[in-house]
Amino acid sequence: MKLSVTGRATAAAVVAAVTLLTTSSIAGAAPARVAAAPNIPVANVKAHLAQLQSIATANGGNRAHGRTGYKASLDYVQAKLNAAGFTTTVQQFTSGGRTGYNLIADWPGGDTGQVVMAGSHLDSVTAGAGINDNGSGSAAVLEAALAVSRAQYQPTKHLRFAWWGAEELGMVGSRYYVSRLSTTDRSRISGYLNFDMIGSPNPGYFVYDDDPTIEKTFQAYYAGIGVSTEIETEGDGRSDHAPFDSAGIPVGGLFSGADYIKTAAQAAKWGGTAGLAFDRCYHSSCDTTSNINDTALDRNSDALAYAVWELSS
Ligand code: DTR
Ligand code: ZN
Ligand code: ZN
Repeated sequence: MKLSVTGRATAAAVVAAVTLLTTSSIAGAAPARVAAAPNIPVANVKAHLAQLQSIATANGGNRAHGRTGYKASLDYVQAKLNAAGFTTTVQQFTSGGRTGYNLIADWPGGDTGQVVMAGSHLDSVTAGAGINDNGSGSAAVLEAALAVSRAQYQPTKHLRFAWWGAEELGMVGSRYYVSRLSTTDRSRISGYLNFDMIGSPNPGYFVYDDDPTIEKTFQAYYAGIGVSTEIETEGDGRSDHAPFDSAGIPVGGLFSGADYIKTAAQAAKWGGTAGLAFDRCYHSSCDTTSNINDTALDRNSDALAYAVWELSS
């Protein structure tokens, strides 16, 4: 069942920033690429994490499916998006006898026959606040969406952002969303980008190796900042990209590691501590705002924005 709460950019909103359209004077040459992704201020992403931490603290210590902390998290994210001119929709479902919610935010404009999606699960486990898992992905996706609004970005393709419920119960929210898509609507999604744990305290830099175009887009970003990446092998089927992949939709994403152990070779290239888990607070009560590596969060947030801009232009 869909509870539709719509907040739209006021028609009077005028694009303040002047986007310089450079058209080449050389006959036949393709116009230069118009828009480049902005830097995502990691301080903004961390401010969202602080809010999610406060929400967990005020709601029994977690943001889990069916608990008050989850809906309070969704309300926080939705309010920011409505204020920024997104069209938001709350999709309701039931799991384990409790009500769950997905939040979908469409950026007005673009070709709705080619939809680029970026998403993350917003729920935590019951053990704790879930700041790395997955406040990190949720806050980065939110801040990238807000950057689209600040830039008044008008991409060729249509942009849609999503925050999933009940991922920790088995990708329940994202499965529900994909199951409710018509065949036509599925065919209109040109790619889904997933961000689940992107600020791990002992971080790795892992890129999903599902769709090659999306994979290469992320790899190009990291090559540009001189950071090597590895193929993500721990999570096939273990996060919200899986239902999209099963529906034949191109998927990709980023991951900074969970309970696997960082090797000496990985520590040599990425820093951090060999012999320790990438996130030793995975699914634990210590997954708080102190369980975040700012550099990983910053880099992954910027890579997220880069891919959104590149794949929708
Ligand atoms: N399923 C995620 C954590 C997770 C573990 N391995 C991967 C690999 C890729 C993405 C996510 C994950 C969770 O516990 O929410
Ligand atoms: Zn988890
Ligand atoms: Zn997760």
